[in-house]
Amino acid sequence: THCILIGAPVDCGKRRRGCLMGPDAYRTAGLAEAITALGHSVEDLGNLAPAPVDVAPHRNPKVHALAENIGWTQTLMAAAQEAAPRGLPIFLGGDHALALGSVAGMAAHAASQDRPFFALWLDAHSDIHTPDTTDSGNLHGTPVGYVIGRDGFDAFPPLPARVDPANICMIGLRSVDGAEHAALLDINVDVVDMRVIDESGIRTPLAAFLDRVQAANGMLHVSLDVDFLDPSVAPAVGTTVPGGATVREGHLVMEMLCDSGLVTSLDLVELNPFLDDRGKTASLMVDLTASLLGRRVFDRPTRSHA
Ligand code: DIR
Ligand code: MN
Ligand code: MN
Ligand code: MN
Repeated sequence: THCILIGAPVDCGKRRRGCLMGPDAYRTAGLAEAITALGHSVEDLGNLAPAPVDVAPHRNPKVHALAENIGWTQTLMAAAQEAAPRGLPIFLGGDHALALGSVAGMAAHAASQDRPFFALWLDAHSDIHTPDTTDSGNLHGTPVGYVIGRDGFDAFPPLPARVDPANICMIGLRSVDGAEHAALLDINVDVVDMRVIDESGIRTPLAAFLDRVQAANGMLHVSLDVDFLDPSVAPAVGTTVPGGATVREGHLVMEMLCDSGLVTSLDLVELNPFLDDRGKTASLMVDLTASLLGRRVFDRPTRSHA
């Protein structure tokens, strides 16, 4: 696989600063070296910048940094479509607002290939707000709302290809507010919250989703939010929520994704290196990416299951 690293130091999707250091923390933690060691090639596009944009304030006065978020969406939507035909884009965040551009761009690419587009959202949050429904005003809570075509994104680039909510699976949810809860009930997204994981294990719902992607010959985008993981193992994120995925669950998800051969793009988002503990969160995110790209502790010949 040819992996294309796209530095997206997006820091405007929320008020607490630090995600702009994310791309360089992944580089420092050895992301490119880990990928190369697995036999893949790596191309690093460096850090991109938001397109200059001038817009009137949103009708919701709480919305934070609207113009900058729109500029990033333009930049990353274009970057995704440029990179996708050449390899596997890996978006190095940056906060989750980068996914307005990365997911919209990857969905446009899939449409250009006449392939169905699917997204796996690994996150404590559903990120399905719109600029009208957000209470925090933080647009990192809105990328799913944007890509499925909810109202309220008037000043954003028109979507080249709307994502079908039925093609989105959210795993790890444990912080959903009233407006998001109502939207999730109203919209047909596959929701795997922590109770489902506790009751069935993380393997069963993920395998069911991957079967659907496979059956449709779909392209699969994975959006990995640091807060999917438990804060005890991944403290470097502004929105920690207790009760997150374990290191083992994280690696199992990544190894299953690798086995599936379905993943065509990846976001690594919400890493705030300013909050990290001796780089452990950045290193864990690099290790998870390596598992997604083929790193194994053991080979597992089928006979061992006999
Ligand atoms: C939160 C943000 N639900 C909000 N979401 C986060 O401000 O609306 N997403 N942190 O990962
Ligand atoms: Mn998120
Ligand atoms: Mn989150
Ligand atoms: Mn919220």
